[in-house]
Amino acid sequence: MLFSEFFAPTSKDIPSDAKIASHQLMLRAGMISQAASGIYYWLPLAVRVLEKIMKIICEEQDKIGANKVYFTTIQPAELWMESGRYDDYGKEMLRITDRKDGKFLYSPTNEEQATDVFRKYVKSYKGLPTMLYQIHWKFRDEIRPRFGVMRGREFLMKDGYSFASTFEEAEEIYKKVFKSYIRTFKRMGLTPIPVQADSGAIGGNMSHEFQILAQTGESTLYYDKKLLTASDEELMNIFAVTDEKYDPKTSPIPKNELMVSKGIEVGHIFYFGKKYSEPMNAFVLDKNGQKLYPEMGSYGIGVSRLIAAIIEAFHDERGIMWPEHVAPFDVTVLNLHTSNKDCVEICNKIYRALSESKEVLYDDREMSIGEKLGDADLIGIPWQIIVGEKNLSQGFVELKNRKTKEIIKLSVDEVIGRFIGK
Ligand code: P5A
Repeated sequence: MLFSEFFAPTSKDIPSDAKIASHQLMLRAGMISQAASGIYYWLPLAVRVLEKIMKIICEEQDKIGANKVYFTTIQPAELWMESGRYDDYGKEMLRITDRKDGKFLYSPTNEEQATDVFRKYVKSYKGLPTMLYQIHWKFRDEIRPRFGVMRGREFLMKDGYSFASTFEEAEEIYKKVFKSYIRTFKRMGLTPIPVQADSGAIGGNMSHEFQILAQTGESTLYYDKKLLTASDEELMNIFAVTDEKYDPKTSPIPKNELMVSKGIEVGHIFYFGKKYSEPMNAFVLDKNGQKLYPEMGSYGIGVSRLIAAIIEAFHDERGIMWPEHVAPFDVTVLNLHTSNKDCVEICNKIYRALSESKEVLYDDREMSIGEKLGDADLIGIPWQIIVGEKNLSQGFVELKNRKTKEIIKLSVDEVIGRFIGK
């Protein structure tokens, strides 16, 4: 992609209403733009990161046998009347009336629709267990949308739903999703902290949140320091709770082994048994022809919030430092002297060679050197190949690592060799 053709409206101004680093940087890097309170346009740089995140999520969901579907964003209210949540959900739900006075709502979550699809198609115990998931937009009319896409009103969520014959089978699925979430977040370069949580409006009695440590997080976490060195297998059994659940009088962990940190909730999973299957009459016939109401769970990842959480975890005073697997591009080529024929020729050569196997952003814009270097650090692509006339006249280009800031001089062939066949 040529930067001259790339829609990335970067800016030096720090917007005064943006209080945290991720919100400031997303605006400055031209990733998002506010359309209304808590509602954002997603611009190309952000979309490329969203797509990387979604790819990781989908690959990990495939591995645990979850099926991707799309439920709908607009739902008929009747389903929520059946489950009993229509009135309970309160003002957070955006309620819509169509031209025939039909009652609808914009999905804040899709337990009812997942149950509806299940009951339409699965009639026998042989269809269990089964798992459906989607990545789709949600709307919650939050009282205080804030921190940009961190707490939006419109946001993108991965939401999964499981159906099992017995509690044991449901618990097994819950554990499988738990481990898969740990892998999912680790692949994004993050260190997830799973904590026991309250199940709130989704309901149920087994629930974990997945938190990313960050000073700007809205949750307070209390956890055994063993958690930081535990294996994925051990994680579920180590003490970790949010402030809603923490009681110093009953804490099983001595004070000197207890860690207290702020965190950002990027995922939340729930087991809630028959909370939806029974009232919505979603049943299958068991071996003996008796009605069996499936044991359900639901599993969420805040896909759009993750972008902000990743930036909170990976930035410095100059901008974003994307972890490799979620970076919008693998490498950027900066032509510092666009009027110099040699620079243009070499940049074209590097760009063509690298583009065969890498995602490359080639900064071919006619702009000052300072602006180009500033933009490159701001948007945070992991590697920068910097081509300037002085180095080039001596046969070199520079390769900069955005995170470590290390710069090395390499010949053109060497720099191409670093990325090709890697
Ligand atoms: C689980 C999947 C649910 O909705 N139903 C379907 C369950 N859980 S949840 O905890 O309410 O949300 C799941 C994740 O979505 C993110 N999230 C948000 N992201 C941005 N802005 C918001 N207003 C917002 N609300 C929830 C969180 O990451 C949460 O863990």
